[in-house]
Amino acid sequence: MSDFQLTEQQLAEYRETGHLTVEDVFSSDEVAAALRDIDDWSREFLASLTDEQRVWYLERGTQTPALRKLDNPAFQRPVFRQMASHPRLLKCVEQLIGPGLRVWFSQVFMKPPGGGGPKPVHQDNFYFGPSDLDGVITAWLALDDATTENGCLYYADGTNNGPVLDHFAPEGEPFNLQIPAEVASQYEMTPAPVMSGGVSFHHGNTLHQSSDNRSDRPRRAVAFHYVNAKTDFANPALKYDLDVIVEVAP
Ligand SMILES: O=C(O)CCC(=O)C(=O)O
Repeated sequence: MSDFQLTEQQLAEYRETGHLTVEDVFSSDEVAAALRDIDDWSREFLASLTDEQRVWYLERGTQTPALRKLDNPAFQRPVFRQMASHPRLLKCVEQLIGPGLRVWFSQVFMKPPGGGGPKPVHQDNFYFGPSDLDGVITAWLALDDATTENGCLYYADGTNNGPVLDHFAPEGEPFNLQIPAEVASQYEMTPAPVMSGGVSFHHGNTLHQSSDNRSDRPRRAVAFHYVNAKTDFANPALKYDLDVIVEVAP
């Protein structure tokens, strides 16, 4: 693997707050290659969208059709498979959740300027229903600088050590699982800005959200959802395709 090492202090911070920001995991060239690939893939995907897919994949309220997300980059696209298997990233993930790593699911999240809407408060472990709550981690890699203006993530510190809460899906949005606003308002959400090439790691139980993009810059990121050797998505709330799991460090 890599000689890149998280410090004891960083590991303690992750255990206590349920998230950790590590800057400079990827170089600007690696990020530029990923962004070029997103442009190509987005063009192809936009041209092939069915009416049903448009509801879930397109931003609402933009003048021209703009994609909100792309699924399974680590499986679908060699550039992202390489990123998900990058020794520096894997070293961090292995220190945080242990060996035998697989990417069970991955997503590119996009927030175009003037249109990128918020993602409500949720816990990844509600979506994934893992056999071991501590065996899942999301590595959220900022492709653009992610700030409070363009929609960085916000976390409720310490909720990694609490329960998985009930979620609901709004009418007509079965995939948009979230906790009720009156429950979410009881938690203080801490912004986690991260510069392009940096990674914001979060535990599967950590409550998180992102705000809307109020800037004139895009906010693009890729999330790799890793599990360790002992863990699988035993009781997922949505259907996940087992054929797209990527073994990255068996
Ligand atoms: O990028 C976003 O806005 C949401 C990301 C997220 O919820 C996640 O990576 O778990």
